[in-house]
Amino acid sequence: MIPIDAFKTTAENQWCPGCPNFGIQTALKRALSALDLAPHQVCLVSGIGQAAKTPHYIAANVFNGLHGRSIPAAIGIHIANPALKTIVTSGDGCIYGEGGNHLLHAFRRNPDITVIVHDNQIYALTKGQGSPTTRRGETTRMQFDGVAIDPSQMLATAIVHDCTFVARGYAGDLEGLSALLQRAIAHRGLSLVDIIQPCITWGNHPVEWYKERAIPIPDDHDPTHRNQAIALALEAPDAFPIGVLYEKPARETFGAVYRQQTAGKPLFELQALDPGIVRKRLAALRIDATPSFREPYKGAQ
Ligand SMILES: Cc1ncc(C[n+]2csc(CCOP(=O)(O)OP(=O)(O)O)c2C)c(N)n1
Ligand code: SF4
Ligand SMILES: [Mg+2]
Repeated sequence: MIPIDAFKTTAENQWCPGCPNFGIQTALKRALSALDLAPHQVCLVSGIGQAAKTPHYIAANVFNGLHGRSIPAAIGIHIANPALKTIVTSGDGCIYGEGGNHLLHAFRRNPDITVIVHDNQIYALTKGQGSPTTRRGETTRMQFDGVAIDPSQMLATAIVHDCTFVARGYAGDLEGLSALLQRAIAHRGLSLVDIIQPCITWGNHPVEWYKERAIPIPDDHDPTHRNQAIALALEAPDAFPIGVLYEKPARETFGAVYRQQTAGKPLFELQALDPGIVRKRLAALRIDATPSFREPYKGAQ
């Protein structure tokens, strides 16, 4: 087993003392260690936010890019080198808000990556504005009269798109969360883990409020039953069912579809395209190469 200390970094931690992000960080390190994944076998990908700083604090390959753009970067990394375990660590604002479109289409593509969302129901880094998961009616530093619309339902949306591993964890349950992350990372195909992570500085509720609502999924829940899983996902905002909501064997992954076109080779093993072919393809896109575009629209005459 890889020792937990192998994931230690010297980066100065910028999180507030006592932030539940520390719990997620530890649970993730434990999961990687238990799966016997060494730092060089893992790539952590993030955008911008408090959650997005996680890759700074775990020794591994890292891509920390633009706000909302972790998914396209992660898919690119995975396609280039599928041998790496590619794991996105994002905030609710970054991935459900500005990056929501990318996530939605990732559900359709099904790349073999894991997406971990530190869901604190707030934009924490920018000091407490409402995020896509802030509840209707809650006041924030920006929504003085309360958020006027209902929160997004990304777990239900993921299940509707047949994302084959959809789970929710709680940052305060180190053991349960580490076990959940192990399952998610080991799953083949896109796995989504939304983690309830109270923000103790800008959040609307004390930690106790989240703890009371983080209730284990009943034993009689059948995670292979799509409609049952959707119903469970929609139970929030009154409760946070913790555990695996939906799981079934992965359908065809994006990487496998891609490699059908490359004789099974990952992107990094392919030769660069001949510059002559690239020039020819670009030339074909020029507007003067397609005269029909320049013909006046007949109906307008
Ligand atoms: C393109 C772009 N849009 C907006 C921002 C400003 N911004 C940075 S972090 C952030 C919100 C982060 O919220 P979340 O993803 O929930 O992470 P948290 O800080 O709560 O962990 C925003 C809006 C930015 N840096 N770049
Ligand atoms: S602002 Fe909130 S999410 Fe950010 S480090 Fe502090 S407690 Fe954690
Ligand atoms: Mg947030």
